[in-house]
Amino acid sequence: KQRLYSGMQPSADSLQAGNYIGALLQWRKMQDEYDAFFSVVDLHALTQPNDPAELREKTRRTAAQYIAAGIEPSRSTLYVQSHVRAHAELAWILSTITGFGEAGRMTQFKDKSQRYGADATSVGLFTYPVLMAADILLYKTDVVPVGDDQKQHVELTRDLAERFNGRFGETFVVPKPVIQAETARIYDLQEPTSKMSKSAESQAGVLWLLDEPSVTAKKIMRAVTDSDGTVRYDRAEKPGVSNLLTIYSALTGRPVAEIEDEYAGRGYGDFKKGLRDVVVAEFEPVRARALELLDDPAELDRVLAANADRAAEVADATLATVYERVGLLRRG
Ligand code: AQP
Repeated sequence: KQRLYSGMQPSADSLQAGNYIGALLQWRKMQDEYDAFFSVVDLHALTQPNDPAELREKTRRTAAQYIAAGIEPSRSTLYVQSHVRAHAELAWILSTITGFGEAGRMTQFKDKSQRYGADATSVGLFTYPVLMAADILLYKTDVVPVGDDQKQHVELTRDLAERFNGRFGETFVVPKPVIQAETARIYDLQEPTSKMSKSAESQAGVLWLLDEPSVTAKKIMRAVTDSDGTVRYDRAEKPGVSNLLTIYSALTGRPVAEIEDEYAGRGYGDFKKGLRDVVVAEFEPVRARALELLDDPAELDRVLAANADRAAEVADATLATVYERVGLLRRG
């Protein structure tokens, strides 16, 4: 089996519908075909200011939502990044072969540093893509499913793998990004031209996986549409309705055209009610399962520890080869 690696930041108490549709649903499908590693990337989350107790809680909650959404820790390796020390260690080695200018060209850094301002922009935010390269390369990963916003980071990872292999001998597998289709991209329900995000300023347009069903229902019924009145996909002219159609189609597996036909001649109210039922039916069991898992944190921690051991076995072997290749003296 080919190997797959992906992760999410524990940057909120709950994941949002974009994380679920754009990532978790794909991961769940792909775990049959691949030897999959799914990480809760808590070291990455440190690049934003965090309350320590909250970060710990968010990390557990994120892991619980992976499992509740169908990632099976007995089949896939589902672990917390900081539990495997090799991530930080390989990131250091890779940082020594990354050009300063090369890292400076990462558009996500440019965007985020502008948003955070000079005082909140850390060296860690700058080297974030190098840590991501370490995550991927440690596992000899073949494929990395990511959103198109992460494509540049996977390109950097490929460059670093090739550079390292060229300088020190074949060590890393050069991974391929699997970019999500535009149809898997979910936008904010109140601002349908911005992507739905855990760190959105307003929560009104974010569907949280752990929201109470009544809250989810309200948010859908209040979603921004347009005055045209026809349920039709047109991303440019009708971003609100198109986004709702994307969610409907992604969760039911039905083509958008079929849903447009079903609601032809009916108003947005009917369409939203239909979508509300679909989303609530999908999220409710996931939410219930996640809360159940969180009720027994000791058991959850045990599962995560066992999976971290499995991950560390692979990662430590890669790191040992890397240390050897770059000329670090082996401890006697
Ligand atoms: N709106 C979205 N539509 C489709 N996919 C999405 N993803 C995130 N938002 C959407 C996918 O979810 C995974 C999460 O990655 P992440 O936690 O590293 O950060 P992100 O992509 O920046 O997601 P968020 O929710 O917007 O987090 P914050 O606010 O913390 O930055 C990725 O696979 C991503 O493509």
